[in-house]
Amino acid sequence: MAERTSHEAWHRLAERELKASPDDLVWRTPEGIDVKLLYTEADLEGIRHLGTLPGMEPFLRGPRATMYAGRPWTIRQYAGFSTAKESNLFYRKALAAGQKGLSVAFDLATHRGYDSDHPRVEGDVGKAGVAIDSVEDMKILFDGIPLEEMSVSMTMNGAVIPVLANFIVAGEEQGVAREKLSGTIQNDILKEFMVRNTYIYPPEPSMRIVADIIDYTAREMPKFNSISISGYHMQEAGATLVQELAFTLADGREYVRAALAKGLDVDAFAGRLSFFFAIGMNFFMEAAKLRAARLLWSRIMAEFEPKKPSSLMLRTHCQTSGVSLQEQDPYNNIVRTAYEALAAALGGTQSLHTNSFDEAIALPTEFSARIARNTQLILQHETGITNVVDPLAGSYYVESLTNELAEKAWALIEEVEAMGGMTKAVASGLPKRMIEEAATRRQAAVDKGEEVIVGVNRYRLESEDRIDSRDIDNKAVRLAQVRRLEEIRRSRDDARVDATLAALEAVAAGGPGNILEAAVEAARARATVGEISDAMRRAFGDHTARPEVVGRIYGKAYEGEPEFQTLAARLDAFAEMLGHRPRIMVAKLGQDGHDRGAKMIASAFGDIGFDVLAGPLFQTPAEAAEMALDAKVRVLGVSSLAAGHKTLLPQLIGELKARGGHEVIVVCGGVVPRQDYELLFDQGVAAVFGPGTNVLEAGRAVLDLMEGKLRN
Ligand code: SCD
Repeated sequence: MAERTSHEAWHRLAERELKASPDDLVWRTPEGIDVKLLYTEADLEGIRHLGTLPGMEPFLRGPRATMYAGRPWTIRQYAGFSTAKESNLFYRKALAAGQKGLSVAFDLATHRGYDSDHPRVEGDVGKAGVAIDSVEDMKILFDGIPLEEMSVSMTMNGAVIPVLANFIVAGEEQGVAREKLSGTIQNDILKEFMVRNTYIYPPEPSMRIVADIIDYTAREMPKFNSISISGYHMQEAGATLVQELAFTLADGREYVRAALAKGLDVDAFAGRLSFFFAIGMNFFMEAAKLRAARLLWSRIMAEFEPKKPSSLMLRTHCQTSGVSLQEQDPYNNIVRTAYEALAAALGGTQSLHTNSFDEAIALPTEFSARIARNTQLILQHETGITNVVDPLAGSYYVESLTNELAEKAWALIEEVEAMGGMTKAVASGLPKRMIEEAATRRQAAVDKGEEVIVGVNRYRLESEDRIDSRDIDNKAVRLAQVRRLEEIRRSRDDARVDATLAALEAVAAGGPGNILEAAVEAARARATVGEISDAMRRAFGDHTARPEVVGRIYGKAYEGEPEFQTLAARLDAFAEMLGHRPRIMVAKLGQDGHDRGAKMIASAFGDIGFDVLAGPLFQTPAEAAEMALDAKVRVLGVSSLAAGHKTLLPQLIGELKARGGHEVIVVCGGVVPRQDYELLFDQGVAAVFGPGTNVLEAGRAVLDLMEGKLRN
């Protein structure tokens, strides 16, 4: 009663201060959670998790009893570029400067199971990660790094079999038996079909690969985490935190079922399942998300009746949000990353990557990587936050958020369950669609200025200083890789390679045995990443996705707004003059599967009134040119997020011209450093839309270009 009276008194006071009702200031988040101005004890009523303790079921307050007081989270910076030698040097310097664990980023050619000399990967080799073609590269990558001491995470999903096999053999040849290897393999294919797109094979055999890896590591590699079930890429693609939470945990449940279907005992593998979440700018909600994730995972795992408590425990890596980084006023990114890192630590992460401030435009330099690493070192050594376990516990707001996120995510998990589980849900396209809709809605909110981004849609600088960024000479990397591949092919025993590859293909085709076990034999014989992938391709086939675009989300957000209507009307007039809607193709070239930007542009441009053709992923420049000309497009927009633009755009323009397509206007959007703009303009690119571009402005610019072309 006293509580209610005092709350009413507060309400009156608040009303007087605001000259409006405090209820008007309720913040509805993209998750559909209404965040109030004030939380009180009354908000804790009925929340069941409140009395729990860390290190114990349901582990909401942390997987370990002492958390960071016993051992701080692992500073694990995700890195890799160009050759194994260059990356090795970078790792050694980082470890000497305070980094505690490794996390390898592979290039897109490796991700998709192609050797560096494959014609489809010309623009991708060594660009967004390190190029690995064989055991020989893997040995160079870890040269001088003791694999029995250093835990190594590898972000690999499509070509997970050859990469893990190469790692095991590299350890073996470094004198470290596989049972001593510690680390994590991402091995999370479901989210690849949903958002990240570095799949190779169709879903069913892909799930078999996941289960075979869980089986093999459970038997042979007790210190190795068999999977990193990832929501990170969902948030990057635009998912709300509830979607990220729900789809990730539902993926986890699906993997557990796949392993159980192989006849494994749940306690033999559950303790080595691990997770990976993004940490964005919604500070308290991100910390609450990790707490909710642990609560829900223990609930899911309890269904499988494990005997070991560790089987119920969710352990996670986190990475600060890549999409929260901005090209404009880039030093702001240091501040963003620091807040996100703090949220991850307060949420109880086990391991953390902090992004470098220049990652919105390029791979980190040594300077930016140092600041990113030091952000974590400062948190661990200077702020005192490691001394207390789960310090946000008991906060009315955070506990209430934890509960609400858990409830909302659970409802979505149940929805997935009703569809027959995540594999079926993914096949139906529902999660992908939901995420794309959320992404488009958010873009509209940013474009309209409803969501403020400092230095982008508010407080924008008149002129931006150039910052140094790392550039990779992919031609040189490719040449070095091709030479080493030639050397490997010359020096190995071909008959042994053929026999091990045939044996692998037979296992993949349904014969007895474990796929990873067979691949380890092939790796020992020096079969390459491409050859091992191809042996499985012969058994499994390739997966091709149909590009689908969501509609009426961006336009709806702008309903009745003059800015949108003016552009749409201009476009209508232009279409009338032409006698048809102007057609624009949005293309993705090379192995770059980051399609959030492409999908969003396709969706928003469709709403504005363009006739949009979405190209499939992984086109070569020749294929894209062919498709654009067949479809008689006026504009060909290339979305580039993996640094292939300097190779692939000139090739595309050459291919268009070779087919008589001089009239097609080529534009480019995505992660393109300013210093590359001139080169692209010289090659004939008509406009470049970098990160932070307002979509309506891009629409106006494209229409200007089309009108200009008609006049000339
Ligand atoms: C921990 N330990 C403690 C303790 N806390 N011991 C005593 N007291 C305490 N308080 C023990 C643990 O039990 C463990 O031992 C050991 O210390 C290490 O701790 P950990 O918590 O397991 O930490 P770590 O080894 O770092 O493992 C963390 C994860 C692991 C479990 C989360 O899966 C991991 O490192 N993941 C990283 C994934 C990653 O880097 N992904 C990058 C993705 P035992 O092991 O003996 O129990 C990048 C990416 O995809 C980017 C985007 C893109 O490319 O698209």
